[in-house]
Amino acid sequence: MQTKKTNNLPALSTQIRIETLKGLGKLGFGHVGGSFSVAELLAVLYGKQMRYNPEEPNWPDRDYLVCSKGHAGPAVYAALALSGFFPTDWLLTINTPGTRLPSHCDRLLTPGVDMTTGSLGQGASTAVGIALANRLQGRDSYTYLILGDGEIQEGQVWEAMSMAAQLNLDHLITFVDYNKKQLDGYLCDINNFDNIAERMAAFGLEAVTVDGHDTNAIDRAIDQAKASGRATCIVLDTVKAKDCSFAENVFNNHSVTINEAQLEEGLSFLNAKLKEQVRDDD
Ligand SMILES: Cc1ncc(C[n+]2csc(CCOP(=O)(O)OP(=O)(O)O)c2C)c(N)n1
Repeated sequence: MQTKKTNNLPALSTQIRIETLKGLGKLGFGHVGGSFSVAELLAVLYGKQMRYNPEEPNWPDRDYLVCSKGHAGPAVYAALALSGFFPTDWLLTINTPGTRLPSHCDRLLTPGVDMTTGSLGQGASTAVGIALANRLQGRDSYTYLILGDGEIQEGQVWEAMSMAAQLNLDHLITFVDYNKKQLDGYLCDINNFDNIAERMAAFGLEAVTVDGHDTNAIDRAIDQAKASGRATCIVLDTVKAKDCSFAENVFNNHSVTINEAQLEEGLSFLNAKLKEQVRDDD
């Protein structure tokens, strides 16, 4: 088994944002908002917590990731490329004809992608299925599920969560990216789900809320989830388009267009941040 682990998870999260932005910037548009809000989570998963082998993406004993909010595919691809699953050059082909990196995740196209997603809600059920199948086959693999806070308006999510609790799927760890926005507005104006951890707990899961931009907090919450012996939900308090200099403070930042000047500005902000994070680590 090979893994590419790092001690500097904040720096990895910035690298994930940089590579995501380069890919979407080349394309000229894309889901910056929901990709950037999960960068720290992906850094903790691929940089520390997950068991995988980039030389053998379908290794049966790996941990599994279902990014149910499949439109965050570009950030998942960046994390996979930085973890050695394929060259970072591939990221410059995102969502173009013939690419192996479509806009939304496709398990038949991309090495390291474990589930095809994009139809919101469905990833919750498939993650429960994966976790159950692994348990039935005697594997100790973890299944990590990423849901959006808008996505959890899908009833299917709650059927899956209630099943996860009923089956006591202690190797299923669910994250909800609580960035407070969905496609075209704030959750609180559309269908307010502001007490997500309480709702998950009411469905029988262990549930906590942590700062979703704090890699240490996420890492600790995952350790606690693993020690709890229960199906767990970790709600990540996040900001949509976090650290995208030209999109973070924009109301409509779900999918944005990116011109050359914005790309340059966004990359220079992130590169400066990375420099600091690497220096802090020295
Ligand atoms: C079943 C389904 N309905 C609608 C859509 C269109 N859609 C794509 S992203 C999105 C908003 C999702 O919001 P959220 O889950 O909060 O994602 P995030 O803010 O993290 O990007 C919608 C409605 C879809 N992909 N699937």
